[in-house]
Amino acid sequence: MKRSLQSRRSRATALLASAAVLAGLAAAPTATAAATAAAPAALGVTAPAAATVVPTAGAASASIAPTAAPVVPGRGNTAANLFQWTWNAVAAECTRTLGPNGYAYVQVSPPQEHVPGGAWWTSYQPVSYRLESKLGTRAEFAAMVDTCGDAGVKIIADTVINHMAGADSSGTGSGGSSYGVDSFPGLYGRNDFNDCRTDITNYGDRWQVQNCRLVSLQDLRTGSDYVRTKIADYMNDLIGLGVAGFRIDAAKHIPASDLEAIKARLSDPSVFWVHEVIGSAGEPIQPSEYLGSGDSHEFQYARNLAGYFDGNIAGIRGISNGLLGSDRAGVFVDNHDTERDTHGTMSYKWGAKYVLGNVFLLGYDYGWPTVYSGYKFTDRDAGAPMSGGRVQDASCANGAVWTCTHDWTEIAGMVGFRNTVGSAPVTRWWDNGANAIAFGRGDRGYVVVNNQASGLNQTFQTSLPAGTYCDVVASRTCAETITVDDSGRFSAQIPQYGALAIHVGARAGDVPTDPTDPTDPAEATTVFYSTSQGWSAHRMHYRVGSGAWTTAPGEVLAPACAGWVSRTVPTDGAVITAAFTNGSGTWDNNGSADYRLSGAVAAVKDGRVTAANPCAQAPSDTTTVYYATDRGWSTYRVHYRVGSGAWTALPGEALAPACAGWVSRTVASAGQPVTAAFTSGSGQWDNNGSADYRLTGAHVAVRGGQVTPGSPCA
Ligand code: ARE
Repeated sequence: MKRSLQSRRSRATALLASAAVLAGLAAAPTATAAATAAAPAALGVTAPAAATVVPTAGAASASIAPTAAPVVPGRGNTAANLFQWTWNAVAAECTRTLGPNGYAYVQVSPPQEHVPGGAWWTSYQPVSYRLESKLGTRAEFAAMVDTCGDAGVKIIADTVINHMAGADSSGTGSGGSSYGVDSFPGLYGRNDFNDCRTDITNYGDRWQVQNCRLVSLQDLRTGSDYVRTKIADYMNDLIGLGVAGFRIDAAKHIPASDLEAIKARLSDPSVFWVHEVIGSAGEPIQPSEYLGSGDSHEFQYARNLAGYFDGNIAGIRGISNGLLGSDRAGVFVDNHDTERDTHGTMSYKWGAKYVLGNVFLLGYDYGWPTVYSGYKFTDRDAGAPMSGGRVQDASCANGAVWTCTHDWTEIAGMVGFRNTVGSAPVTRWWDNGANAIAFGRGDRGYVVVNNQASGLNQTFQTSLPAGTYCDVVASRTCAETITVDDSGRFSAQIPQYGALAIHVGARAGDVPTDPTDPTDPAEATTVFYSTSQGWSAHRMHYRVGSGAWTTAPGEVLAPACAGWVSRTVPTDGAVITAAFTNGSGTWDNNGSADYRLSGAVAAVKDGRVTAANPCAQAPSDTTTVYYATDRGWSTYRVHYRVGSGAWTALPGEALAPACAGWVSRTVASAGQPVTAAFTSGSGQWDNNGSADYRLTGAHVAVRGGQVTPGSPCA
């Protein structure tokens, strides 16, 4: 197939609306607390078997010598960091996207018991090392390790071992343990904390940084044998559950020799560690100091990356000058701290440049890359949406809340690129002396990054074999192809702030062209737009995934209900990028950032995107559950929970006769799904083959394993 320049031009137009973001000027997308349904929990009668990996024997003789995140054959070692995702949601995502996209690792948020509260950072204030947190239970964590393992994805746990809770609070943790100053009953007391009781104020003072309190967090005496043993026990527990690697939070605040001593106590002392040591100029403690117990994150790489993309990228080949060696550096475009606090990195709020930064991260040959994927926010402290003390399960169908960076077409394509090119060296470098670059990875792949406000029309010399290649940045379905001629050359037009990547693992014919992913949550998105601006007509100018834009001013939105117009767009699960207009010159393009719309429903009002259908009738306050009596039990009970609330006491509550062949019970569901199993009350259960039933709506009937909306007695 010949490359379509027309479609390339459309992509150029596509990114035009995002141009203002590039200077970081875009209005911050607003996180909304759109309700995601709580995932069904297993009945909770028996805990799943936990152990999946037997700790290595002979620990004492094993080496704590550092290991880069081990390459998984055929997969590479790229990680995704699913920040504040629940274990159930991570498990589902491993199966749905992380495994299929080729990720080898997923980094999860700290799993230990923590202080209560709605801020994200409660995860960083341990109360005990029990795996009971707002992100899930121990059983759910173990199940996630197994499910992800089946999908080919290993777990890296973020471990908080420098400190416990802040000295400014006391109470009961997420797992029910009590805590206070110097008081973590059964685990730590006064002697287990360093003597310095004041906060770190001077990062130039090594002693202070490693002995005093980081933002008032009670600083563990990691020089003590006892504390080292407790921390090692915790990490060994995680290794026993099958965890493959660790991020060591706040490593700078722990002497490197203490960390080496802790690592030596692990059942697998060569397990992968990456230290969070924020390298900052002029400080005595630097990332290189920690290479005795693992790799370190190279924050300067992320700052450099932002600097190049904010200016000119022609010199980006020098990005790693003076930094850690490539085989010891954990790299990312941003992480959960740098997207919030002033660390000089990019974030999802940078729009198109952020995508290009990730393309470079995955395309170039420096460091071990982690793709960061969190949730949208305006308030620095705001946690992900919670209900009943737990974070709601993330879903990429809920694009109003979760960024799902890890599954953006461009990024998923580049994970595949990286897996194919492996360690092939950077070759055939090209740049235009300004803001466009291109390079090969031996004879395996070739990438072009255009960080200019104008399109790039260029012929490139590659070392690739002749053939027709899929542009894996443009689509997942080989919708756009590149023909490399017998001398290894190809010509292409790359849109402004666009990229192109081809590799020998994705040639035309290799890649299925049917975009339908049966596991995708939404194959169409109904977009609602509020009429509150008083426009006389409403249109949406959009593209799906990296496809072509509609012809401006876009397509008409039809009246949906009072105050709203709408249009349903087939997406095959891809994200819609859109701007709205009255068709006569007035635009709402989200402060130049455009809107990213996904999921079954995306409703846009006053610059905010929510996932609830504004035209749906108000959810019922109650759900009447009907259960067929054809099982012939003498009594019928329903054991259930609402949303992610508590389960009823076993064996659940009685169902009363409703009409011939049916019993029923009305549950106060407040519009949330009811997760349920049915029982005779004397040992017989129908728990939908262990999956439980998920029941929604005002009336819902269950018979023979089938759930039907409405009342069978009506
Ligand atoms: C919260 C409140 C505080 C309160 C405390 C105790 O915000 O006001 O005193 O609770 O109640 C995260 C949040 C914090 C939060 C903390 C505990 O960011 O806001 O405190 O959790 O809930 C330094 C460290 C580095 C650290 C950064 C944030 O060196 O290790 O600060 N990063 C990790 C995590 C964070 C986490 C913690 C550590 C604590 O990634 O998410 O904090 O577990 C220069 C220096 C850096 C320094 C940086 C910022 O660049 O070179 O070393 O980083 O400044 O100060």
